[in-house]
Amino acid sequence: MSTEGKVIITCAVTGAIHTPTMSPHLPITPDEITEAAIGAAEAGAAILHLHARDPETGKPDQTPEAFARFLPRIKQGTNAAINITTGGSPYMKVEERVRPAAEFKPEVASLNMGSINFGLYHLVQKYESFKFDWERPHLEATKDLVFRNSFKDIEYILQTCYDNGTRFEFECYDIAHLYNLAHFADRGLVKAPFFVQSVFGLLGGIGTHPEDVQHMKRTADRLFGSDFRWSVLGAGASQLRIAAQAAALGGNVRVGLEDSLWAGKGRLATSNAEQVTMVRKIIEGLGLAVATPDEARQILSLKGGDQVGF
Ligand code: KMH
Ligand code: ZN
Repeated sequence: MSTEGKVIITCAVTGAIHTPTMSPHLPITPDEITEAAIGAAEAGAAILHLHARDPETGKPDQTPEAFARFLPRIKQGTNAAINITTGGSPYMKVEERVRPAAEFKPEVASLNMGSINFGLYHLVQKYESFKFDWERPHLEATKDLVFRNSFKDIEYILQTCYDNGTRFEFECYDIAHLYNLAHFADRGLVKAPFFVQSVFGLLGGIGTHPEDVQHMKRTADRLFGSDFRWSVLGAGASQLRIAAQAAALGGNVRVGLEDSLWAGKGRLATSNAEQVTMVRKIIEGLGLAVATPDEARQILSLKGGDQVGF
């Protein structure tokens, strides 16, 4: 099957950045996460990047039990490839973060390629009050928080998942993270094709200027040649602009409420599927086509949806 001109849409449905006060549409409970994921897949997402939350408070929850409440249902409801976060939340230790991916052996797991400041504290001023007690401190304390992903941490996640056939979404928030990936490639600890997810616009990472996007691609091209598949995610309002630029340059795209709550200026997205539909229109408007889950599997050399542990 030819995958020429096919663009993989990843949808990250809830994440650990946004808090329940910020949008009534942020999926929180297992039912909501299941419905959001299946809706995104029906709209055209080939990969679903998943986090879990406490159903009562919406707080990020990285226990395998929390993931077990929705993974089998999502698998049953869609052919999309499932990607489990190993980033969890920047407050968690790496041993806690890797547990769901280690236990459920997904086709894809995220892998954050370097330590960064992870600023969310500037969001606090937008809200007069918060629905849950944990939200304000969760955001404010990021002023003094390093999202730790040392070489040892990265190696630990790689080794923990190595025998499971799980492949990685290498989350690169800055140019240096591409060099870190090249370092692990030199050591033979990661296998091509590398699925490079470039992250733009997080406070602490690279910005959202078109030159930033170009520079990320140029550097990845130089370091990895034909050994990588490029994808982008733009945080907040930059989401679709960056997706459009990357798709025009031959890249893949990630959308979803994890990284942006928006569907236009000042308008909250009412679902993840809405953002997938918007980016799909951009892709098709460029004369490209959206990759099906099986095409995404071929492009990224994934093991197959029947090889997972859930
Ligand atoms: N929300 C992204 C910027 C992970 O889950 O490993 C980062 C992310 C991390 O998706
Ligand atoms: Zn994530």
